[in-house]
Amino acid sequence: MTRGELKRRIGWYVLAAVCCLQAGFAAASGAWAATQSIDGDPLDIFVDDTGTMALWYQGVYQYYSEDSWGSVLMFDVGDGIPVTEKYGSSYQVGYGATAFTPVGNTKPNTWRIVTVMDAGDSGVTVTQTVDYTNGQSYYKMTWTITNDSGVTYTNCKFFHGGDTYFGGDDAARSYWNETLGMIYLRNPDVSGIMGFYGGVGSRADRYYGGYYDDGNEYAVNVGDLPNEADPNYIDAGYYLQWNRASLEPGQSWVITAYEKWTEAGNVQVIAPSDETRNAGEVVDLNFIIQNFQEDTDTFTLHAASDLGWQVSLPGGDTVSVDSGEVATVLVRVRVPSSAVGLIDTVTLTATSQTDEDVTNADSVQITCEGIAEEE
Ligand SMILES: [Ca+2]
Ligand SMILES: [Ca+2]
Repeated sequence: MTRGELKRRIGWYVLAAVCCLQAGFAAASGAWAATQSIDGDPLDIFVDDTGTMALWYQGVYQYYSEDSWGSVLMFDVGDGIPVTEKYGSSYQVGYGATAFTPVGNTKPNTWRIVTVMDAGDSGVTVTQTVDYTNGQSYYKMTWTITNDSGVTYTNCKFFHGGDTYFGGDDAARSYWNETLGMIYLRNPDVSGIMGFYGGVGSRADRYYGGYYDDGNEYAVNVGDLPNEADPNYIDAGYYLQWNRASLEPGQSWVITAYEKWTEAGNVQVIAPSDETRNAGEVVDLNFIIQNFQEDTDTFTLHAASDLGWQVSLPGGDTVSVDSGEVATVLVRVRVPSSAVGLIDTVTLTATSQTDEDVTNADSVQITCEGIAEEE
Protein backbone atom coordinates (compact mmCIF):
# COMPACT_ATOMS: atom_id res chain seq x y z
CA MET A 1 0.00 0.00 0.00
CA THR A 2 1.38 3.41 -0.89
CA ARG A 3 1.38 6.30 1.51
CA GLY A 4 -1.34 7.95 -0.56
CA GLU A 5 -3.62 4.94 -0.28
CA LEU A 6 -2.90 4.63 3.38
CA LYS A 7 -3.69 8.27 3.90
CA ARG A 8 -7.00 8.04 2.02
CA ARG A 9 -7.97 4.93 3.92
CA ILE A 10 -7.60 6.64 7.25
CA GLY A 11 -8.66 10.08 6.09
CA TRP A 12 -12.05 9.95 7.80
CA TYR A 13 -10.44 8.87 10.99
CA VAL A 14 -7.81 11.60 10.96
CA LEU A 15 -10.44 14.22 10.29
CA ALA A 16 -12.57 12.93 13.12
CA ALA A 17 -9.56 12.80 15.45
CA VAL A 18 -8.61 16.39 14.74
CA CYS A 19 -12.19 17.59 15.10
CA CYS A 20 -12.48 15.75 18.38
CA LEU A 21 -9.24 17.21 19.67
CA GLN A 22 -10.14 20.73 18.70
CA ALA A 23 -13.69 20.60 19.94
CA GLY A 24 -12.77 18.67 23.04
CA PHE A 25 -15.86 16.50 23.04
CA ALA A 26 -16.29 12.77 23.32
CA ALA A 27 -17.48 11.69 19.91
CA ALA A 28 -20.38 9.23 19.84
CA SER A 29 -20.96 8.61 16.15
CA GLY A 30 -21.07 5.11 14.70
CA ALA A 31 -17.71 5.63 13.03
CA TRP A 32 -16.22 6.44 16.41
CA ALA A 33 -17.54 3.40 18.19
CA ALA A 34 -14.45 1.49 17.04
CA THR A 35 -11.94 4.04 18.32
CA GLN A 36 -11.20 5.05 21.88
CA SER A 37 -9.25 8.08 23.04
CA ILE A 38 -7.49 9.50 26.06
CA ASP A 39 -7.60 13.29 26.31
CA GLY A 40 -4.57 14.14 28.43
CA ASP A 41 -1.83 16.71 28.67
CA PRO A 42 0.78 16.62 27.18
CA LEU A 43 -0.37 13.39 25.48
CA ASP A 44 -3.57 12.62 23.57
CA ILE A 45 -3.88 8.96 22.55
CA PHE A 46 -6.23 7.25 20.07
CA VAL A 47 -6.57 3.48 19.57
CA ASP A 48 -8.65 1.79 16.88
CA ASP A 49 -10.12 -1.69 17.28
CA THR A 50 -7.17 -3.39 15.56
CA GLY A 51 -4.62 -1.69 17.82
CA THR A 52 -3.51 1.02 15.39
CA MET A 53 -2.69 4.15 17.36
CA ALA A 54 -2.52 7.89 16.84
CA LEU A 55 -0.84 10.14 19.34
CA TRP A 56 -0.29 13.85 19.93
CA TYR A 57 2.47 15.25 22.16
CA GLN A 58 2.01 18.91 23.08
CA GLY A 59 -0.61 19.17 20.35
CA VAL A 60 1.60 17.78 17.56
CA TYR A 61 1.01 14.38 15.99
CA GLN A 62 3.90 11.94 16.35
CA TYR A 63 3.40 9.31 13.61
CA TYR A 64 3.23 9.79 9.87
CA SER A 65 -0.38 10.27 8.69
CA GLU A 66 -1.07 10.60 12.41
CA ASP A 67 -1.61 6.88 13.03
CA SER A 68 1.24 4.89 11.43
CA TRP A 69 1.81 2.87 14.62
CA GLY A 70 0.71 -0.70 15.35
CA SER A 71 1.54 -4.32 16.11
CA VAL A 72 2.37 -7.56 14.30
CA LEU A 73 2.03 -11.06 15.77
CA MET A 74 3.36 -14.15 14.02
CA PHE A 75 3.74 -17.78 14.96
CA ASP A 76 4.27 -21.16 13.34
CA VAL A 77 1.62 -23.87 13.25
CA GLY A 78 1.60 -27.45 12.05
CA ASP A 79 3.85 -30.48 12.12
CA GLY A 80 6.45 -31.14 9.46
CA ILE A 81 6.89 -27.95 7.46
CA PRO A 82 5.24 -25.30 9.63
CA VAL A 83 3.16 -22.48 8.24
CA THR A 84 3.74 -19.00 9.60
CA GLU A 85 0.60 -17.04 10.38
CA LYS A 86 0.92 -13.23 10.47
CA TYR A 87 -1.59 -10.87 11.99
CA GLY A 88 -1.38 -7.13 12.44
CA SER A 89 -3.02 -3.83 13.20
CA SER A 90 -4.75 -2.06 10.32
CA TYR A 91 -1.57 -0.01 9.74
CA GLN A 92 0.48 -3.11 8.97
CA VAL A 93 -2.16 -4.80 6.80
CA GLY A 94 -0.85 -2.92 3.75
CA TYR A 95 2.48 -4.70 4.23
CA GLY A 96 1.07 -8.23 4.17
CA ALA A 97 -0.30 -8.98 7.62
CA THR A 98 -3.86 -10.23 8.09
CA ALA A 99 -5.83 -7.74 10.16
CA PHE A 100 -6.55 -8.66 13.76
CA THR A 101 -10.24 -9.43 14.23
CA PRO A 102 -11.71 -6.78 16.57
CA VAL A 103 -13.31 -8.27 19.68
CA GLY A 104 -13.65 -5.23 21.92
CA ASN A 105 -12.30 -1.73 22.42
CA THR A 106 -13.21 -0.21 25.75
CA LYS A 107 -12.20 2.49 28.20
CA PRO A 108 -12.49 1.11 31.75
CA ASN A 109 -11.41 4.49 33.11
CA THR A 110 -10.32 7.94 31.90
CA TRP A 111 -6.69 6.94 31.48
CA ARG A 112 -6.86 3.38 30.12
CA ILE A 113 -7.86 1.84 26.77
CA VAL A 114 -8.23 -1.95 26.49
CA THR A 115 -8.35 -3.40 22.97
CA VAL A 116 -9.06 -7.12 22.50
CA MET A 117 -8.24 -8.71 19.15
CA ASP A 118 -8.31 -12.24 17.78
CA ALA A 119 -5.54 -13.60 15.58
CA GLY A 120 -7.92 -15.05 12.99
CA ASP A 121 -9.41 -18.37 14.10
CA SER A 122 -6.13 -19.54 15.68
CA GLY A 123 -7.53 -19.23 19.19
CA VAL A 124 -4.83 -16.68 20.06
CA THR A 125 -6.10 -13.42 21.50
CA VAL A 126 -4.10 -10.19 21.90
CA THR A 127 -5.25 -7.81 24.62
CA GLN A 128 -3.57 -4.42 24.28
CA THR A 129 -3.79 -2.12 27.30
CA VAL A 130 -2.71 1.50 26.99
CA ASP A 131 -2.17 3.32 30.30
CA TYR A 132 -1.43 7.01 30.70
CA THR A 133 -0.71 8.99 33.85
CA ASN A 134 -1.88 12.51 33.09
CA GLY A 135 0.94 15.04 33.12
CA GLN A 136 3.65 12.52 32.22
CA SER A 137 5.50 12.60 28.90
CA TYR A 138 5.25 8.84 28.41
CA TYR A 139 2.64 6.12 28.28
CA LYS A 140 2.65 2.37 28.82
CA MET A 141 1.57 -0.40 26.46
CA THR A 142 0.88 -3.93 27.73
CA TRP A 143 0.16 -6.82 25.39
CA THR A 144 -1.22 -10.03 26.86
CA ILE A 145 -1.14 -12.74 24.21
CA THR A 146 -3.19 -15.78 25.22
CA ASN A 147 -3.49 -19.14 23.51
CA ASP A 148 -7.01 -20.45 24.07
CA SER A 149 -6.69 -23.14 21.40
CA GLY A 150 -5.80 -26.77 21.95
CA VAL A 151 -2.55 -26.63 19.97
CA THR A 152 0.94 -25.32 20.68
CA TYR A 153 2.22 -22.47 18.51
CA THR A 154 5.98 -22.11 18.03
CA ASN A 155 8.50 -19.46 16.97
CA CYS A 156 6.25 -16.71 18.32
CA LYS A 157 7.22 -13.12 17.52
CA PHE A 158 5.59 -9.86 18.46
CA PHE A 159 6.50 -6.54 16.85
CA HIS A 160 5.35 -3.02 17.54
CA GLY A 161 6.37 0.02 15.56
CA GLY A 162 5.74 2.14 12.51
CA ASP A 163 6.61 5.40 10.81
CA THR A 164 7.49 8.12 13.28
CA TYR A 165 7.01 11.80 12.58
CA PHE A 166 8.10 13.56 15.75
CA GLY A 167 8.02 17.17 16.71
CA GLY A 168 6.18 18.67 13.76
CA ASP A 169 8.91 17.78 11.26
CA ASP A 170 9.21 14.41 9.50
CA ALA A 171 13.01 14.54 9.63
CA ALA A 172 13.98 12.44 12.63
CA ARG A 173 17.13 10.32 12.86
CA SER A 174 17.23 7.08 14.84
CA TYR A 175 19.64 5.77 17.48
CA TRP A 176 19.88 2.75 19.77
CA ASN A 177 20.69 2.92 23.49
CA GLU A 178 21.97 -0.47 24.62
CA THR A 179 21.73 0.30 28.34
CA LEU A 180 18.05 1.20 28.22
CA GLY A 181 17.16 -1.12 25.37
CA MET A 182 15.64 1.97 23.75
CA ILE A 183 15.29 2.85 20.09
CA TYR A 184 15.02 6.64 19.95
CA LEU A 185 14.85 9.62 17.64
CA ARG A 186 16.30 13.09 17.49
CA ASN A 187 14.98 15.97 15.46
CA PRO A 188 17.58 18.52 16.52
CA ASP A 189 15.90 21.75 15.47
CA VAL A 190 12.55 21.02 17.07
CA SER A 191 12.77 18.59 19.94
CA GLY A 192 14.39 16.50 22.64
CA ILE A 193 14.06 12.80 22.04
CA MET A 194 11.21 10.41 21.29
CA GLY A 195 12.00 6.86 22.41
CA PHE A 196 10.44 3.37 22.58
CA TYR A 197 11.64 0.67 24.98
CA GLY A 198 10.58 -2.49 26.75
CA GLY A 199 9.48 -2.39 30.38
CA VAL A 200 11.10 -4.17 33.33
CA GLY A 201 11.45 -7.86 32.43
CA SER A 202 10.37 -7.09 28.85
CA ARG A 203 13.55 -5.88 27.18
CA ALA A 204 13.12 -6.18 23.41
CA ASP A 205 14.96 -9.03 21.67
CA ARG A 206 15.54 -7.08 18.48
CA TYR A 207 15.22 -3.50 17.19
CA TYR A 208 15.25 -1.33 14.11
CA GLY A 209 15.45 2.38 13.37
CA GLY A 210 15.70 3.92 9.90
CA TYR A 211 13.77 3.93 6.63
CA TYR A 212 10.16 3.44 7.74
CA ASP A 213 9.26 1.17 4.83
CA ASP A 214 12.17 -1.17 5.59
CA GLY A 215 10.95 -1.39 9.18
CA ASN A 216 7.57 -2.65 8.02
CA GLU A 217 9.23 -5.09 5.59
CA TYR A 218 11.50 -6.48 8.32
CA ALA A 219 8.61 -6.85 10.74
CA VAL A 220 5.96 -8.28 8.46
CA ASN A 221 7.78 -10.02 5.62
CA VAL A 222 11.28 -10.89 6.85
CA GLY A 223 10.01 -11.68 10.33
CA ASP A 224 13.14 -10.41 12.09
CA LEU A 225 14.45 -6.93 12.80
CA PRO A 226 18.14 -6.43 11.87
CA ASN A 227 19.33 -4.74 15.11
CA GLU A 228 20.28 -1.60 13.21
CA ALA A 229 19.63 2.08 13.78
CA ASP A 230 20.69 4.34 10.94
CA PRO A 231 21.34 7.89 12.19
CA ASN A 232 22.00 9.06 8.63
CA TYR A 233 18.48 8.29 7.48
CA ILE A 234 16.11 11.25 7.85
CA ASP A 235 12.35 10.56 8.14
CA ALA A 236 12.87 7.55 10.38
CA GLY A 237 10.49 4.95 11.64
CA TYR A 238 11.24 2.53 14.45
CA TYR A 239 10.32 -0.95 15.71
CA LEU A 240 10.91 -3.37 18.57
CA GLN A 241 10.56 -7.18 18.50
CA TRP A 242 9.99 -9.75 21.24
CA ASN A 243 10.47 -13.51 20.76
CA ARG A 244 9.10 -16.57 22.52
CA ALA A 245 9.88 -20.17 21.56
CA SER A 246 6.36 -21.47 22.04
CA LEU A 247 2.93 -20.62 23.35
CA GLU A 248 1.15 -23.66 24.71
CA PRO A 249 -2.60 -24.11 25.23
CA GLY A 250 -3.73 -21.93 28.11
CA GLN A 251 -0.48 -19.96 28.29
CA SER A 252 -0.25 -16.17 28.22
CA TRP A 253 2.70 -14.09 27.04
CA VAL A 254 2.86 -10.61 28.60
CA ILE A 255 4.96 -7.85 27.03
CA THR A 256 5.24 -4.29 28.33
CA ALA A 257 6.71 -1.23 26.62
CA TYR A 258 6.80 2.52 26.94
CA GLU A 259 7.09 5.41 24.53
CA LYS A 260 8.32 8.76 25.78
CA TRP A 261 9.15 12.32 24.79
CA THR A 262 11.59 14.75 26.35
CA GLU A 263 11.95 18.52 26.17
CA ALA A 264 14.38 19.98 23.65
CA GLY A 265 17.91 20.44 24.90
CA ASN A 266 21.57 19.78 24.29
CA VAL A 267 21.72 17.47 27.26
CA GLN A 268 19.17 14.68 27.60
CA VAL A 269 18.26 12.78 30.74
CA ILE A 270 16.54 9.46 30.07
CA ALA A 271 14.92 7.59 32.95
CA PRO A 272 14.63 3.80 33.13
CA SER A 273 11.28 1.98 33.10
CA ASP A 274 8.75 2.28 35.90
CA GLU A 275 9.12 -0.32 38.67
CA THR A 276 6.88 -2.04 41.18
CA ARG A 277 8.65 -2.90 44.45
CA ASN A 278 7.95 -3.97 48.01
CA ALA A 279 8.02 -1.69 51.01
CA GLY A 280 11.46 -1.46 52.59
CA GLU A 281 13.37 -2.34 49.41
CA VAL A 282 16.28 -0.41 47.94
CA VAL A 283 15.86 0.32 44.23
CA ASP A 284 18.82 1.12 41.98
CA LEU A 285 17.76 3.15 38.95
CA ASN A 286 20.12 3.65 36.01
CA PHE A 287 19.46 6.97 34.31
CA ILE A 288 21.22 7.91 31.08
CA ILE A 289 22.79 11.33 30.48
CA GLN A 290 23.56 12.13 26.85
CA ASN A 291 25.60 15.18 25.80
CA PHE A 292 24.62 16.56 22.41
CA GLN A 293 26.98 19.58 22.64
CA GLU A 294 30.12 19.87 20.55
CA ASP A 295 32.43 19.78 23.60
CA THR A 296 32.90 17.63 26.66
CA ASP A 297 30.90 19.02 29.56
CA THR A 298 30.40 18.38 33.26
CA PHE A 299 26.86 18.26 34.58
CA THR A 300 25.58 18.86 38.10
CA LEU A 301 23.10 16.17 39.13
CA HIS A 302 20.09 16.48 41.40
CA ALA A 303 17.80 13.60 42.36
CA ALA A 304 14.42 14.23 43.98
CA SER A 305 11.43 12.25 45.24
CA ASP A 306 7.92 13.71 45.04
CA LEU A 307 6.89 11.87 48.22
CA GLY A 308 10.08 12.58 50.11
CA TRP A 309 11.49 9.03 49.88
CA GLN A 310 15.22 8.79 50.55
CA VAL A 311 17.18 9.23 47.30
CA SER A 312 20.95 9.31 46.82
CA LEU A 313 23.59 9.50 44.09
CA PRO A 314 26.16 6.82 45.04
CA GLY A 315 28.45 7.87 42.17
CA GLY A 316 28.53 11.52 43.19
CA ASP A 317 26.57 14.58 42.15
CA THR A 318 28.49 15.45 38.98
CA VAL A 319 29.20 13.58 35.77
CA SER A 320 31.47 14.43 32.83
CA VAL A 321 30.27 13.37 29.38
CA ASP A 322 32.15 13.66 26.07
CA SER A 323 30.45 15.17 23.03
CA GLY A 324 27.83 12.82 21.63
CA GLU A 325 28.46 10.24 24.35
CA VAL A 326 26.32 8.83 27.14
CA ALA A 327 26.97 8.24 30.82
CA THR A 328 25.01 6.11 33.25
CA VAL A 329 24.03 7.72 36.56
CA LEU A 330 22.87 5.53 39.43
CA VAL A 331 20.02 6.90 41.54
CA ARG A 332 19.33 4.85 44.67
CA VAL A 333 15.87 5.00 46.22
CA ARG A 334 14.80 3.51 49.54
CA VAL A 335 11.11 2.57 49.56
CA PRO A 336 9.77 3.35 53.06
CA SER A 337 8.14 0.51 55.00
CA SER A 338 5.05 2.72 55.29
CA ALA A 339 4.69 3.24 51.54
CA VAL A 340 2.41 0.33 50.59
CA GLY A 341 -0.05 1.43 47.94
CA LEU A 342 1.79 4.65 47.12
CA ILE A 343 3.29 5.68 43.79
CA ASP A 344 6.32 7.96 43.94
CA THR A 345 7.90 9.93 41.11
CA VAL A 346 11.70 10.13 41.16
CA THR A 347 13.30 12.81 38.99
CA LEU A 348 16.92 13.28 37.98
CA THR A 349 17.98 16.73 36.72
CA ALA A 350 21.32 17.37 34.96
CA THR A 351 22.58 20.94 34.46
CA SER A 352 25.70 22.00 32.59
CA GLN A 353 28.38 23.63 34.74
CA THR A 354 29.39 25.85 31.79
CA ASP A 355 25.89 26.97 30.74
CA GLU A 356 23.02 26.62 33.18
CA ASP A 357 20.53 26.90 30.33
CA VAL A 358 21.71 23.48 29.17
CA THR A 359 19.56 21.40 31.50
CA ASN A 360 17.15 18.49 31.29
CA ALA A 361 15.26 16.16 33.59
CA ASP A 362 13.35 12.90 33.39
CA SER A 363 11.25 10.91 35.83
CA VAL A 364 10.36 7.34 36.72
CA GLN A 365 7.47 6.07 38.84
CA ILE A 366 7.98 3.55 41.65
CA THR A 367 4.83 1.73 42.76
CA CYS A 368 5.05 0.23 46.25
CA GLU A 369 3.31 -3.12 46.65
CA GLY A 370 3.75 -5.81 49.27
CA ILE A 371 2.87 -6.25 52.88
CA ALA A 372 3.55 -3.42 55.26
CA GLU A 373 5.85 -4.33 58.12
CA GLU A 374 4.18 -4.96 61.48
CA GLU A 375 4.28 -1.84 63.60
CA1 LIG B 1 -5.46 16.92 25.56
CA1 LIG C 1 9.06 9.20 9.41
